[in-house]
Amino acid sequence: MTISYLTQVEQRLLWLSHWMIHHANHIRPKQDNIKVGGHQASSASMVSIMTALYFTALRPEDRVAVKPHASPIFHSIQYLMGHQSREKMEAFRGLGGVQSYPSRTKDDDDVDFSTGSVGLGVAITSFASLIQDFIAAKSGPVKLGSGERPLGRMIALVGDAELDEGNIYECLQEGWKNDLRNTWWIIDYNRQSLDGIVHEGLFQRIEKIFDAFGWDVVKAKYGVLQRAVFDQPGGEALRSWIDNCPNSLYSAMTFMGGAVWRQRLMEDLGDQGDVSALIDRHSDNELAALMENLGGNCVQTMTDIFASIDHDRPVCFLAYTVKGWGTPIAGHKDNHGGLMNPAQMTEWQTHMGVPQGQEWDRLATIKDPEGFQAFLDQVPFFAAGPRRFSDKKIDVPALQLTPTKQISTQAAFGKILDDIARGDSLLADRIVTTSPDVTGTTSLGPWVNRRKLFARTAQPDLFKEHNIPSTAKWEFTPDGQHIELGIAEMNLCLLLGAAGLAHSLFAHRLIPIGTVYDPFIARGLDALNYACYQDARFMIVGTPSGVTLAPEGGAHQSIGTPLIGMSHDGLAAFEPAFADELSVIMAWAFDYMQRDGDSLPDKRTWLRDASGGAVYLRLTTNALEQPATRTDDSFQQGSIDGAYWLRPPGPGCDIVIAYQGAVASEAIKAAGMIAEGRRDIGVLAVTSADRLHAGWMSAQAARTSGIPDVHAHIETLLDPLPSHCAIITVIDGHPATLSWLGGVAGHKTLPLGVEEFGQTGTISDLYRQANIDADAIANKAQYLTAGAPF
Ligand SMILES: Cc1ncc(C[n+]2csc(CCOP(=O)(O)OP(=O)(O)O)c2C)c(N)n1
Ligand SMILES: [Mg+2]
Repeated sequence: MTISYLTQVEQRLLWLSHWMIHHANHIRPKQDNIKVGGHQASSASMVSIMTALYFTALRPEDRVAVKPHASPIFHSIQYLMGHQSREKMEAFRGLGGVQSYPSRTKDDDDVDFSTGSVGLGVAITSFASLIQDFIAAKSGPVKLGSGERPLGRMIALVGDAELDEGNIYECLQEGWKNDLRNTWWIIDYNRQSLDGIVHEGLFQRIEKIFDAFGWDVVKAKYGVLQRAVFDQPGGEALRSWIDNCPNSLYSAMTFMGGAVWRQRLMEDLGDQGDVSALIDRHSDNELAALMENLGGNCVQTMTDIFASIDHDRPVCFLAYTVKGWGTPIAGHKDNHGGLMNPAQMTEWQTHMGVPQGQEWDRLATIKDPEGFQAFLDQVPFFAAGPRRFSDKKIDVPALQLTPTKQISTQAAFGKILDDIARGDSLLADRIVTTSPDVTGTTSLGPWVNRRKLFARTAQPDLFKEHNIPSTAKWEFTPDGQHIELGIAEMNLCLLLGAAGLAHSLFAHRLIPIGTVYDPFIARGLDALNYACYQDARFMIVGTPSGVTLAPEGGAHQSIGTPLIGMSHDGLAAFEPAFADELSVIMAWAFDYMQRDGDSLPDKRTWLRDASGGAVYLRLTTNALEQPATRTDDSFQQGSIDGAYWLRPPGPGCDIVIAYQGAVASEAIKAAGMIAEGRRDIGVLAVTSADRLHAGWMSAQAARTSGIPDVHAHIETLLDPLPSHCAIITVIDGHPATLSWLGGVAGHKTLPLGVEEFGQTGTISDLYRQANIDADAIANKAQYLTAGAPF
C-alpha cells in the first residue's frame, strides 16, 4: 500500500516540478528576451530519490542540502504538503517567487541549506555534522525547542558532476580527521553534467576515494523491475550488457526509446535463446521502462536502501539514474538546460493523465484523495512542522585590554580573546575558534591553551606529558573549543558557515571566530560568499595583511581584501589601527553577530544594523605606538560607525589625511610634517570604509525617496570641511577602498594605496615603494595645495 502511495507522490512531484518550469517559461507573460530556465531533466533525475528520502527516510532532526538544480522538486514537495503557496510556485524564478536554487533566506518553505555553487552544499553537510557533535559533546542531547532530540543526519543530494569540485576532496580529508559521522551523500549518478556525458570509469576511482576515507559506499544500480528480470532465464546476459554499456550509449538509447533499445539489444544479444525471448516478452514501452528502471529511479529500491543503513558512519549512496527520467528529453546529452517544448508538454500532460485546468491541483490524478492525504499527513519528516530554530542572545561582557605603549592589532586580538578565555562568561563558553593550520601564527595560541581543542575522543598532548617545553598546549577533549583544520581555506569558510547557523539548525547559539592569513581569504572566497548568502553569523579575522607583512613578500601580501570586505553583503568589514579601537569593535561585533531585528536602516547611521550579520577584521602584526587612553563617545561610536577625527580639522582646513589600518603611523607622521607649514590639518581615522560607504549609499537612497534630514556618518564628518579642502587617502591595500571619499561632499581627493604585487623588504622599504609612507603623503599635500614647503 505504502509503495503505491509513494509512486503516486513521485508522479505528482514529477508533474508539478515540470509544470512549474514550463509555466515560468511558456505560460507566464514574458518581459525580457531571455530564457527563464529551470532544470527539468535534472529534476526528473532525482524525483524517485527525493520521494523515498523525504517520504520514508527523513526524520525532523535531519537536514538536507538539495542539489541546486533540483530546486523544483524540493518546492513541489513542500507544495504537495501544503507548505508552499501556488502564488510563489507560479512566480518561480520571478521577483519574490520560488528561487531557482533553494535558499534559506529567500524561500519560505524550510530550506535547510542554501545551494547554488556546486560542491559547497555537499561539503557543508559534513561541517554541520561536526558542529552538531561539537554542541552535543558540551550539552548532551541537543535541545530541540524545549525538548530533546536525537542527533540528526546531515544529508546532501549531489549531482555527479559536483564531485569534480576540489572542495569535495578537501572536506573528505577533514571529515576523516574529525571522526565524521551522521553524514549521507546521495549521488544522482545520471552520468551527465552540463556540457555532456561524464567520463567512463571515473566513478570506480571515486568509489575508492570514499572508501579510503572510511565511508560506506552503497550502490543503487538496478531497480526492482530489472532485478526481477535478472532472475529470469537470460537475465544474466542482460545484466552484463547493462554493466558493460558505455555511459554515452546508455544515454542515447534512453533518449531514442523502446524500439531502438530492442534493435540494439537484439543486435548485441539476439539469437541467444533465453535473452531473446526475455526481450520479446516486453512491448517497446515496457522495454524502455525496464531499461530506465535504474536503482535511483526506483522508489522501492531507494526506500529499501535508505532503510538498510544501521550505523552512523558516513555513507555515500551511488544511485544510478537517467537524466530527464520519465520525460521525452530523457538521456539527451543536451538536456541540462533543455526544456520540453509546448507540443511535447501537451503530449506529456496526456501521458501523465493531468486534466486540462487542473495543472496546479495538488491532488490531480489521485484516485483516492482521502487515503492519499492521510498518507501524507503521517509522513514523519513533516510531522514536527518547520524546523527553523533560534537561541537566546548572549550578553557580551566588558572586554578588558591592559593599555600598552606599543602593540599590533593581531597581538591585541590574541590578548582580548585570552582575557575572554580566562573569564567565565557564557560568551566565552559559546565561542568556537578555528583556523586552517595558522592557529599559532594568528595569535589564537593563548585562547587554545586555555580552552583546548575539540575532538570527540580525548587525546593528551604528548609533548606536555613528557615535559617538553612548548608554548602550545595541544590537548584534545570533547569540551575543547577550538577546531583545528588543515590548510584548506575553503574548509575554514564552510565550517564558519555551518557554525554560524548553529542557532538556527540546532537551537544552540555559537560565536564562531576563524583566523586566516589575509591574502588567503581569496582561497576560501566562494565558501565565504556562500556562508554570507545563508546569513551565517561568524567573525573572520584576516591577519597579517598587506605589504606591512614585509619580509614574507608578494605571495603573502594582500591587496584587494578591503574591497572584498566592502563588496560582500552580510559581512561588516573593519580594519582598526589601534588596540582600543579593536576592543570596541569586537565588543560590538559579538552583539551584532547575534542580532535578528528588522532590516530597516538606523536613523543615525543609515546602516541596517538591527538585522545583524557576520564580521571581517583585517589585522596586522606591525606594533604601532598607541594613543593615550580614550573613552570619549566620538572615538567609541566612531570606531563602530566607521570613522572618527583623530585630529579634528580646524575651520580653515585645507588638507585632510584619511587613513585606514596599519598606515596610521605614516598618516600621523605626515600630518606632523605638513602642519609645520599649514594650520588646521585634519586626520580622519577610518576603521571601516565598508560601513561608511554602506551608510552613504543608504542615506542617498533615503533622500531620493523623500525622507528629510538624512545624514550618513561620513557626510556628518566631511560636510563641514571648506570646499577648497583636499583629501589624501591612504591604505595598505587597494586605493579604491577610500578614493570615493571625495565624492561625499565634493572634495578634491588623491588616493594612495597598493596596486602592484609587493616585494620582500622592510616595512619602510615597501611603504616607500608603494608610496604610502609619510613622505609620499606629505609630497601629495605639497602638490595639492599651496603652503610653506617642509
Ligand atoms: C561552482 C559552479 N560552477 C558551475 C555551475 C554551473 N552548473 C550548474 S549545474 C552544472 C552541471 C551539473 O551536473 P551534475 O552535478 O551532474 O547535475 P545533473 O544536472 O546532471 O543532475 C553546472 C556546470 C555552478 N552552479 N556552480
Ligand atoms: Mg549529472
